[in-house]
Amino acid sequence: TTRTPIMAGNWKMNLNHLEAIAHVQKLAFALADKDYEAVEVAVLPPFTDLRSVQTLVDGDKLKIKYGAQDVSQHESGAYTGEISGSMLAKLKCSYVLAGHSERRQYHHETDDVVNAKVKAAFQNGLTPILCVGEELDVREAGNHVDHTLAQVEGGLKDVPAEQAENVVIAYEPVWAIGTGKVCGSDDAQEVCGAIRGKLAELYSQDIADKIRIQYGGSVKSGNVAEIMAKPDIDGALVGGASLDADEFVKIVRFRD
Ligand code: G2H
Repeated sequence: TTRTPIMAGNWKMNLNHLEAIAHVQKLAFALADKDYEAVEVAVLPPFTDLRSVQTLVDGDKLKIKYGAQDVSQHESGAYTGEISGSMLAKLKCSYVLAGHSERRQYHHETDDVVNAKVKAAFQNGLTPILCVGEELDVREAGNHVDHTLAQVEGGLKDVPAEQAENVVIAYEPVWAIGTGKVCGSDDAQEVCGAIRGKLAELYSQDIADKIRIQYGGSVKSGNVAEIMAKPDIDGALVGGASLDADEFVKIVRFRD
């Protein structure tokens, strides 16, 4: 199976809508030639940037995809401050993160909430990027694989095969996020390989082979090639390094 690599920039709470336009224009200019077309490129800006990004991408017919960093598990109603999947779909978002570790940690999102968000994404035609990964103490206790696989299973609970085959899974060891500590590529492969094994068990080998698994956590142009060389790693979810357009372009062009 050939899986198209996917490089996604998670901007977190950075770049206002004017900065977003300038940033996406830089990316588009740097990626204007054909070379990168075998790699899918996505940006995940704050909600307030999405309309501007949509207008730019639509107007200039850019190949860059975009999405949101979170979605409500509810369809509509009295949920102050929340954004629904249908609102994101209306803005032609392709992707939405579900269960990023910062949401799990600071907003107490449980696997059940994350599961509801994955379903809300699929119901609205969005592709969820289901984020999983262990904290430092879990890794030190040697329970990182079991912990992460339980998050995969919880996040995909009752998600049918025809939806699940389109999910993207992002393995992000929490201790490697924004810390500059990179999980070694062999350690990342160990968990990503186990995730694919779990997907085969939950669905089928065929479906598991279609699903793209990203690594996330301090990915930079200097370490992306080694990470991407691993058989079960099909892309990167990039935080800090995605805020620098030149650096993100180098990550997208990891094959150069
Ligand atoms: C992990 C990652 C992007 P960073 O959170 O989701 O961030 O690359 O800054 O470690």
